[in-house]
Parts: sequence; structure tokens; C-alpha cells
Amino acid sequence: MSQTAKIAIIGTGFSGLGMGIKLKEAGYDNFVILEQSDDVGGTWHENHYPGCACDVQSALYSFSFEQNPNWTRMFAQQKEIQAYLRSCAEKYDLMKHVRLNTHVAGARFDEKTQSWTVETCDSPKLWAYMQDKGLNPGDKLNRKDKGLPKFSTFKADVVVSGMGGLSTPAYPNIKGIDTFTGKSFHSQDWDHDYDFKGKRVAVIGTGASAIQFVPEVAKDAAHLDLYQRTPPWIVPKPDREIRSLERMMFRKFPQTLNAFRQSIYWMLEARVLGFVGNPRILKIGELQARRHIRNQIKDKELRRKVTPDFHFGCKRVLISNNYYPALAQDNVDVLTDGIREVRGNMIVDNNGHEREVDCIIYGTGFKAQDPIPAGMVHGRGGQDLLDAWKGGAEAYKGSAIAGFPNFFMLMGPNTGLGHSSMVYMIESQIQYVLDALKKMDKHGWKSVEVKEDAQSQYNASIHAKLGDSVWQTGCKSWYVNENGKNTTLWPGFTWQFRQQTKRFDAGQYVCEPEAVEAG
Ligand code: N01
Repeated sequence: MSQTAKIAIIGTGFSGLGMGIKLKEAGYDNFVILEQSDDVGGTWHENHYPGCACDVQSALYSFSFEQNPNWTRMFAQQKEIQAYLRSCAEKYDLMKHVRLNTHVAGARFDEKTQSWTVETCDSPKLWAYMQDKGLNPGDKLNRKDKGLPKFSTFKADVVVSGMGGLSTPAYPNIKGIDTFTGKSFHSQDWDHDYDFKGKRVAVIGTGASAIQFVPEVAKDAAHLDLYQRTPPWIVPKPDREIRSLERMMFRKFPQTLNAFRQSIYWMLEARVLGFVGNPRILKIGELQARRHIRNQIKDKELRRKVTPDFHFGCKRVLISNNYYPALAQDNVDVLTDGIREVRGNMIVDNNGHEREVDCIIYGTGFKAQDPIPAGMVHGRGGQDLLDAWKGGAEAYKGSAIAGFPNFFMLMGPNTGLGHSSMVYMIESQIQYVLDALKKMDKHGWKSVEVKEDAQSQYNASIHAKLGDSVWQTGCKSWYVNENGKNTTLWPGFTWQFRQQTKRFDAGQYVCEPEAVEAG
């Protein structure tokens, strides 16, 4: 493959693949999709812990242009979603554009040519090197080290990041954790060869990932200690198998699948009224969650421990039918005294009680506030994107950033959802970026860069809206950064975002006609 491309897309999740498909449909063929992993699927390839599934109904959690009549459950499991994404890549002939095992180490905007230089390297070699050196994802590399794998570069006019918001694992900062003598791994790096039978296992964290894998681990482990800092609100999961007759109907009459999808969409959209409008509506959800605890847990002390004391909806509301029953098992303890330190093969709580464990699983989530690693993306004047984001990540329409011409983000700042399917947001952004590319071609613009004041005004309106919502004020969560700025969520109906991103609004951009002469 050549070392130049018109467009370089990073990532092969819903964002990267969706962008590729839409580019092809629009007649673009000169693009590459760079993927550091050994297969496509993004988060649905990377996360494969037992019990991993989507908490949005499968009929909605799929591309609108590639609805899948063959989902086997109302809420699809990880394997099925990854297979769906791979089948999309194959069906739309994208694999010839995809470069697997290609880690993007950096992307730098060249002001003379008004294009990007993207630096890549072979990811398996890089992971091996990092493991050897004891480095974690995101750690700075010593470029002078001769053992570092070779880097290569190529030029692209436009870079589209489809890296997702939740891909760098977050580990807890606990004294002695690096010296733990047993086995340990993060939920995203699950070791399927590790046999839990007869083992004492500690799980740290009780978020969306943990509530899915805890019931699976508790089936096998001799004992499971669950270290809970904040109990989540959990409501019943309306999951069931989709019968073969229903699947046949969806295949024969695609309009029925679409109608089903629409009904789910509008049901989820209605929730926004509670999140940003009238928090009293959320009381209904809270009552449902409290009833769920009563129905599934008999022990009063355990009920007390797992009942949250923060506003319903402030953190992601989780869905599960098997988490509480797992916690009620005899071989499971829910521990709420916090962790003071890890010593040898022992976890010591804040009261000084020691518990021996063979394995620690980190269900501690991701670095959501830094969706792009420091030192990776450099814009005009060599500015590091993370420096531009010192006060917290922000973008215009979640897609473009002042100082970073021809760089577009999918799932960028303030496009996340606490209530519905991210695929809808991704498709909205893809349409916006595609329209930008078409207009660049039509008008002969070599680069487009959003104006600073357009970005500021846009963000001011977003934050004014977030100010009243439960997502901003209801509790401490990863939606909000340490300065109290919510950099992650879209504070409205998703169709409002769709309207805003329908057309590329060139008036808000500086559009440069052609490259300045190099040299
Ligand atoms: O991570 P989380 P996750 N000591 O950040 C706790 C998406 N997702 O991987 O709440 C002790 O939600 C932390 O406690 P607290 C989805 O968007 C989607 O579970 O901060 N505990 C919390 O309990 C989700 O929101 C699906 O007090 C510590 C947990 O670790 C996002 O991924 C499925 C700690 C982290 O929870 C992340 O979910 C799965 C410490 N030092 C995930 N640090 C779908 O179905 C953190 N915790 C689409």
C-alpha cells in the first residue's frame, strides 16, 4: 500500500468502519483505516470478558443502513457484535483499506503542505517491547532506545479519529498494588487461560463491566471479594432470546425490524426529559431500581450495602438480572471499607483487615478524560492536543478542534450518551465529516479549521445546558473532570445533534484554498 492517502482513519470500531463505508459509498477510495489490534471491531474486539454484552438493545445498537435481522438476543453479546462488525467490513469491501497490527504513534499537522504526517509502527512488536520494559499504555517512549521497533510515516490530507472515548484502561492508585504477588488483570485484558476454580478472587470496581463479569467469575471461584466504592443504580434487563420466527419476519419484512428499532429509539429518547428537564421523572426509575434490590436480595445488610445514595441517572444506569443474585451467593462478599494497601498476596482494607487473594481483577474503567494520549496529536505550531485541552477536552460539534485543521473526531468531546445508542451519534458525525470532505473537494479547499470563537460559543451553550442536568450536579462521575467540567456527555435529544451535524457549516471554519509553497 502506498505511503500516502487522502484520508487516514484511526480505529475499526463502529466509528472507523462506519466512516469507511460511507466514504466508499460517496466514491472515495484513497483512504486507509489503521488498527492497532489484530482484528476489526474496536471496543467489541478488545473487551471479551465473560458476560460482556451491550446494554443497548441490539436492534438500535447497529448501523441504520445495515440493520441486522439475525441478532439472537434483545441485547447482543460481545462475540455477536464483533462478528457483525467484521461482516460489515467484509460486505462493504473495507478490508483492503484496513491495516491491522498498525499502531498510530503520532500525527502531526504540516503547515506548509496543510496535510498530516502520520507515524505508525508494528503493534505486536511495540507491545512486546513495552512489556519487556515494564511500560503501560500511554507511557512515554524513549525514542533513542535502539530496541524500539521501527516507525514509518505516511502523508494524509485528512485524519479522522475513530479511537473511541474509552480505550485506555484506568488502574487504581493503591499503595503496593504493583508488588502484588498473585495474578492480576484489567477487565479489558482478560486472561481466558486463567482458571478461577478453587481460587480466591478480588474484584475492584462495580461499574458496567464488573456487573457483567462478576456473576460469571462467581460461578467458578472458590471465593470472590467485591471491593465496592460506590454502588451503581441497577434496573432489570429486559433481555430475551429473539425467536427464529421473529428473525424470519425481520428478514422477510425489513420494515418490521425498522419499526421495532424506531420504537426502541423513541422510548430511550423519552428518558432525556428526566435527565435534563424534570429530575422528578427519574424518581420512577429509582423506585424501579429499589424494587429490583428488594426482589433479588433477601439479606437486609447486603441490601443496604448495594443501595446507592446519589441521584439516579447521574452515573450510567446499569441493567442486570444476574448481578444481585451473584452477590447473594455464599462464596461472595461485598466489601465497602475501601483498600488501604496491597501487601504480598494480601489486600488490606482501611480498617487494617487483611484478606488473602490469588487474583485481582480491575473493573476500574477507563481514562475517559484523556480520549487521546498525550504526545499523539500535534496541530498548528506543533501544539499537543492535550495542551489545547488543559482545561478539559472540547470540540466544535464533538468533531473539530481549533488549531487542528483537517482533523476530525468521531465520538469526540460531549458526544457521549447516558441514555441511548452511540451508533446514532457516530452516524451523525460521519455525515458531518463526509459533507466536510465533499465541500473541500467541491471548493478546492486544502484545509478547514474551525474558528476559535465558534468552538467557544458552541461549548458555552453545551455547558449551559449541562449545568441544570443530573449528569452535572448529581454526583461525582467519570463524565465530569477534576475541574467540574463535563467533557463527555451530549445534553439533549440525539435528534437535536443529528440536526446540527446534517451539513458541514463552512462559515464557522477558516477554509484555505491551497497549500503554501513548500521549502
Ligand atoms: O468502568 P466504570 P466500566 N478504588 O468507570 C471503581 C462502557 N461500557 O469499565 O463509582 C475502588 O463505569 C469505580 O468506583 P466509583 C460504559 O459507558 C459499556 O465498568 O468511581 N474502586 C467504579 O465502580 C461504562 O460507563 C458497556 O466510586 C474504584 C468502577 O471502578 C464504561 O464503559 C459495557 C477505583 C469503574 O466503573 C466504563 O465501564 C461495559 C479505586 N481506586 C462498559 N477506581 C455496554 O454495555 C475506580 N473504581 C455498552
